[in-house]
Amino acid sequence: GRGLLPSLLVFFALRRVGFPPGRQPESQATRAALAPPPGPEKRGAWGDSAPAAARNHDGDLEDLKPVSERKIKELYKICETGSLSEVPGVILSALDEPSQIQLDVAVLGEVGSGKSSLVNSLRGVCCGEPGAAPTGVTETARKAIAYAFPTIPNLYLWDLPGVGVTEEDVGHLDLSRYNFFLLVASERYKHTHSSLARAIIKAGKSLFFVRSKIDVDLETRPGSQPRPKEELQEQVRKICTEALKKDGVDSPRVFLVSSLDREAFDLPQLLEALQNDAPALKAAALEDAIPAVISRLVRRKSKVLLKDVWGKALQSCLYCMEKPEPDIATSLLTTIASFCIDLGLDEASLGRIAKDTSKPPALLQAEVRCPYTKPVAPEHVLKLITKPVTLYNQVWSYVPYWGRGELTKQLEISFPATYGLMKQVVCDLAEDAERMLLRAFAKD
Ligand SMILES: Nc1nc2c(ncn2[C@@H]2O[C@H](COP(=O)(O)OP(=O)(O)OP(=O)(O)O)[C@@H](O)[C@H]2O)c(=O)[nH]1
Ligand SMILES: [Mg+2]
Repeated sequence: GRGLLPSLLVFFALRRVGFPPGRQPESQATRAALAPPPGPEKRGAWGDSAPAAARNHDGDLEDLKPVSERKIKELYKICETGSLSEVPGVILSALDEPSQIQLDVAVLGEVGSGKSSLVNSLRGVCCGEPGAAPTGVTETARKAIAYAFPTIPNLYLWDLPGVGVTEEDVGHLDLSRYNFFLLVASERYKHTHSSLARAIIKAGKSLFFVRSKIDVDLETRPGSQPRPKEELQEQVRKICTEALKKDGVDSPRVFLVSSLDREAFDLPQLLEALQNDAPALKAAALEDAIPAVISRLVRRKSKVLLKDVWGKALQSCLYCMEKPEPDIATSLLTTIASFCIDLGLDEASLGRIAKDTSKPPALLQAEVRCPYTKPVAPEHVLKLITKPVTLYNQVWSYVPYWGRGELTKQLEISFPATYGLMKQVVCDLAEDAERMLLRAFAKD
């Protein structure tokens, strides 16, 4: 039919530039490199042992809770149309808005230690009211449930299952998804509390120690000598503080509370400490998430660029019949230069990032290693993307009308080589961008 001639023309044109690459040996490696790296399965963000900020996802930011939806939108827009040099500005502006940053505070402790009662008391909700955490000797929580804190926006108290209820022992707890801990103990400081405190410190987080049911301890039991309540409280506080120090907690904060009375003992102080520390804790939570934000954004951005690579390589090869080859190499280098700008690796971008993050530009420059971030001679690129003219094409060039009647070139552009080179350059540039941005946010 009528469509046959154009189809044949396209087919032969593609054959001349070495396409399709599917049968070439490079294709396996190409596909493997393009495929997303194997990652852990994605689990729900709420209620289970959800993914840690540090785990890598395929460019998604949604499960990084400290990053607000609005900021995620801004960051995604940068990936689609902007330069990664804008990322530090967006992240740093997020730090200035603590009310937008989500803080997940886990209430952790043994079964029946009074975690759910404490959650209710901190929220000013009476046990048994609608919306209150279930409490009582039989009301054992089987999964983590988040309760919004009424007076601090975006602060969630997570009522966790008591340690020892499920098969999860201390070692199996996924602490990384919470930003801060209220470690609850209703009796004397013992081995489980010590293990939990150590696990929290090991996870790089901090805690308040809440000694619950203090009203019970202060009751005078029949037959025992009454003791001054203040003296007893100070003694409990001192023992807990010393024990926590031994477990690696710097300047421990111990609160003696009775969840039955919101006004008594240290509960008002605990509320005040949460209010006061929330902004700094939120900032720290966002800072903790920054490396994951950067890795995922760079991955997302490089995927956007890789989408361009295939078309650019094909275009270069198709035009090679009309345009001189050095022009094609120059055009590829122009594309690579635009990738450098997109990934924030050009001089102006590095200057901007250095200024935003108050880092010396040379420090960031030192992380940029890909040779294509510097001027490259087009001849060098040509050597990499050309191959000797094949016998097939030599014969083809002599086909009357369709061929050229004579062999004008000894070399021709190879699609697999062009595609492979461009893809490798994007991967190398993305690695540089990730390393450089991580350095920009690294604490000195
Ligand atoms: N006297 C007194 N009793 C408390 C206090 N806190 C909790 N209780 C009681 O202790 C029991 C267990 O409290 P919960 O808050 O359900 O304990 P939990 O740690 O959430 O328990 P699990 O979810 O099973 O691990 C309930 O009967 C509460 O009324 C307190 O400060 N003082
Ligand atoms: Mg409970």
